[in-house]
Amino acid sequence: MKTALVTGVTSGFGKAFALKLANLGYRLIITGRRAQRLEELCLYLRTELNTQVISLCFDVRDREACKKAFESIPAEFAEIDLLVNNAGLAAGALAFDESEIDDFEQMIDTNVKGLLYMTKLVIPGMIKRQKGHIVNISSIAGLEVYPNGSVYCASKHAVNAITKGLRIDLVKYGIKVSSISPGAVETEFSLIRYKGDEEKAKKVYAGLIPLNADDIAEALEFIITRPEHVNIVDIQINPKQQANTYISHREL
Ligand code: NDP
Ligand code: 8X3
Repeated sequence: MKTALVTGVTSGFGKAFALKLANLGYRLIITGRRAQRLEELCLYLRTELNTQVISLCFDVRDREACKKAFESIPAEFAEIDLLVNNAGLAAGALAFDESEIDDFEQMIDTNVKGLLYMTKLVIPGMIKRQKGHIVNISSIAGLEVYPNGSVYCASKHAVNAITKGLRIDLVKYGIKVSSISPGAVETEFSLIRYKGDEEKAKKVYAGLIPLNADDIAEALEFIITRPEHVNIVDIQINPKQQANTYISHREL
């Protein structure tokens, strides 16, 4: 049985990934900061899907907390075959000059540094076993830059650079490194970006049929079910109505 560690499973993609991986027969380590949601998902996975699962409640921005959580993983979950670096967010959608430095720090610390901390903890085991797969959740924002998104886009451009660099440095150990780069997916993402403003969050998807978290979980499934000799580098996936970050055909 393979073991996966997925960050940020309390919502959106992460939850869909956990359910998908459970259905594929993985043993799971699931993480996030919201303890109650983690416990509820853990219970569901155990009782309804018969999954071997543990949850680790911590903030990926906190390097020591990442280390402590990682070191608490029991022996039967310790050989991690798949790491999905998913925890992330956009904080704010204002022009650079109007934005809060705290928002910049939250995005860089979560999307970039959190991914680095978790990857650094997981790869020694993969190197020892000469196998493993790391899937980083990037974004269309890692490929394009749009107004009022400079730092979120920078964080996802960094994710892409790290993904490419990891692929170079880990290829000799037989470790696969992939990414998924979605466009608009309706999750709690926009609500978080607009700090709880439901009206603004809704507008992001107005006149569109956005992707949903299950669409992204299917992309993950494709990546991890290829034959051993195949590595999917990146999957770019947009709603049909979204040509790029600027041009969407909205039916309003
Ligand atoms: P959600 O807001 O629905 O989920 C984000 C998840 O990340 C939550 O489980 C949250 O858990 C976790 N998270 C956020 N900050 C931290 C932190 N500091 N420590 C630990 N966990 C954290 O958004 P999505 O599911 O949409 O986003 C998942 C990933 O996909 C992100 O990296 C995002 O940038 C990326 N993405 C999203 C797109 C979209 O349109 N939705 C498109 C392209 C990429 P908790 O709050 O409990 O800690
Ligand atoms: C989330 C998609 O277009 O809001 O990464 O940047 S977008």
